[in-house]
Amino acid sequence: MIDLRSDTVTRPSDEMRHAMATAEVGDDVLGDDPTVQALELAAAERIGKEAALFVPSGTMANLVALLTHCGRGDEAIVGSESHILHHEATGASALGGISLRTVANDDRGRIDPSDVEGALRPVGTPPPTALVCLENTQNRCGGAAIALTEMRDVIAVARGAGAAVHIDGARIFNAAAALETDAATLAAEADTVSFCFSKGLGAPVGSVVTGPADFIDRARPIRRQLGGGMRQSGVIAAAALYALEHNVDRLAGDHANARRLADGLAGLPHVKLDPASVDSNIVFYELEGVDGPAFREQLAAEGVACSGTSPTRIRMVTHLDVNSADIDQAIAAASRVLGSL
Ligand code: TLP
Repeated sequence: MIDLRSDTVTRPSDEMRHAMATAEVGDDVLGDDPTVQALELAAAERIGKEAALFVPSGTMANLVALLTHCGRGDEAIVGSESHILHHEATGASALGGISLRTVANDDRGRIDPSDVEGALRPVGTPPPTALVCLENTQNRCGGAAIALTEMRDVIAVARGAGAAVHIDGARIFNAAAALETDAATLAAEADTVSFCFSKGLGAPVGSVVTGPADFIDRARPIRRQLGGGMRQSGVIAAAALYALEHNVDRLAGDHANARRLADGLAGLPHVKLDPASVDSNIVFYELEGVDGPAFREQLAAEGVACSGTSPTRIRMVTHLDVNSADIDQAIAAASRVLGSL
């Protein structure tokens, strides 16, 4: 199966498994795991923040960040297409009593600073706006990479109102590769940034929340409350460390494969796709005049798996377990299926 459902589907390589098998471990809840400590140091350094906290998932990373930034009854502003809003099972509201207020993401994932300004609550008019969340790359907006210049004005508006800024940087290294910059530059003006090892970086599990040391000190007991305190987690931290050291520089190759896929698909009947809109490893397209679920089912029968966000909107994601020959096979399979529907 050529699995293009997500970059979360990758399996650890032999080298990564070796790093896991030989990791030095201890009880991390007791502060004893040297591999987790090494990972948290490396992650913080790489993203240019003081400290990092290792958590099991990107969802928990965002939740820990929101719960640390906001009290019960506070409001957090999020993009209308954000992962926090659509895919995190309302954790911030259900568990933290945090109200989520949306501002529009445009089709390239950007947020208009004046929309944020309009959504901020005036002081003394509850609920207080404690946080503004950005996402980069912006998954549901075609994996768009958002330049620092495009985030800067939103960040300034938030700051002006005394709100903190968190970036859901699950794929911030993809954003950095797409923009030919480094992740620390993209992260510099935000208070906190989360990112994932288990997507394009190819680790089986794990994410981090990064930020000022005193913020991470406050976040640690919140991770514990959520059941995210892990014991000999050096075994998985070793995979994440391996990912950070070996799998960041190769992300541009995934982006080239995504563009190759988009170029091939754009020429097929029933596919509405502008390849120029593909910034990173995520390719979204609309199907016109064919049934999306039938397309996905028949494509799977041809050995290619993909996902979708609506009956007509299809998503394909490239990653380190697919190469350019797989991409060509996927295009050929899509061509056969679309020709038969
Ligand atoms: N995204 C998954 C699905 O949940 C949609 C995917 O296949 O793309 N932030 C962003 C921007 C994400 O895309 C994801 C995962 C997360 C957070 C959550 O990460 P996990 O799945 O580790 O909880």
